[in-house]
Amino acid sequence: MPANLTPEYLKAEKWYKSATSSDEKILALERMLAVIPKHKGTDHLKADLRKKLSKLKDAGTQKKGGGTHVDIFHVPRSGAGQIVLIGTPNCGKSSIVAALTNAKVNVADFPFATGAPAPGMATFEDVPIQLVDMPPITADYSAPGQVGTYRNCDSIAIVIDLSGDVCEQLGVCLEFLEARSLLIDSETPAHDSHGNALGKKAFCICTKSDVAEAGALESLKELCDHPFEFVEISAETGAGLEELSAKFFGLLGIIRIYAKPPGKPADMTDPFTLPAGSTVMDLAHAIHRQLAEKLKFAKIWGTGVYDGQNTQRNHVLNDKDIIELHFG
Ligand SMILES: Nc1nc2c(ncn2[C@@H]2O[C@H](COP(=O)(O)OP(=O)(O)OP(=O)(O)O)[C@@H](O)[C@H]2O)c(=O)[nH]1
Ligand SMILES: [Mg+2]
Repeated sequence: MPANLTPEYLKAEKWYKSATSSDEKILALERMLAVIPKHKGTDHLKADLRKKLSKLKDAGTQKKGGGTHVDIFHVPRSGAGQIVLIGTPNCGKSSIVAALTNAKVNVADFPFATGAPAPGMATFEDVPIQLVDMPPITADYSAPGQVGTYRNCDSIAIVIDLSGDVCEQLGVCLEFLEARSLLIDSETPAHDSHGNALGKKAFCICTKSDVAEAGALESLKELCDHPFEFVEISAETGAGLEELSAKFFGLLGIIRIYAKPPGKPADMTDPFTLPAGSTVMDLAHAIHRQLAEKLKFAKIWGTGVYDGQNTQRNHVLNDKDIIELHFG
């Protein structure tokens, strides 16, 4: 073992050892190579890591078909966006999913009650948002493969029990997320080698406000050196839950657009959801990929326009705009 391996390197090595998929191992090896101290004593180790990396990459390109392995940590996305919870045992994750969705989750007053991801559908106004309950993590343990659920989501909600040790809980969650490059920060590359986003938007759900000691939330905010937003709730009394749903919507960075068939009223019950900044053409693509190129013009009712105004393909849409598309 070469001398002078930094804590950063050892963290990446821990990530590599806990990785259960090839993609995750590749990410961890790349991180190890990025942070390994550059001196003669590490030459052998570097060569070894590079060998492992290229072997994994080669195996990835040769892999065809395969068996019927089912990954319980792969949660197919549904709704306008997927938010996955993370937290220490008993902090109140399942209670949040139970309070906001119809999913059958296991709420219990003992730790490790949840053993596998459990998705449920929450709503903000007319927008369905998928929430995923997760098994807990501790400083020494996370379920093998658990990182895969976080890797695949749109956003991560860090759940902190305000009636417990907020410092310890935040530390455990940040250690897990930072060590696996799951947070957006200056050290996380924006994308992996497949072009998938690595860093996720994250925020804190501070729960059990009904039994928290005064000042717990303020202490947490002081401790946290990430620019997270904090929402204080109680799954028990329901306090803060409406604000939490609004936060989910804001965090996903989406807008909803109502489509109006020419000569008919708009369907105001089932909006299209698009990334903020989307244009009329993006909407046309979302509605019908092939027809989109035949878009002649569009009429718009909404923000910053007069009712029924003709608009261009590159017009940037706003949340709740109503659009009537005319195809040639
Ligand atoms: N007073 C109060 N108790 C809560 C609140 N949320 C959860 N609890 C209680 O805390 C305990 C743990 O809640 P869970 O939702 O099962 O916690 P968890 O994070 O899913 O636990 P694991 O699955 O073991 O990780 C249960 O007894 C809940 O009733 C809350 O807002 N206020
Ligand atoms: Mg649970």
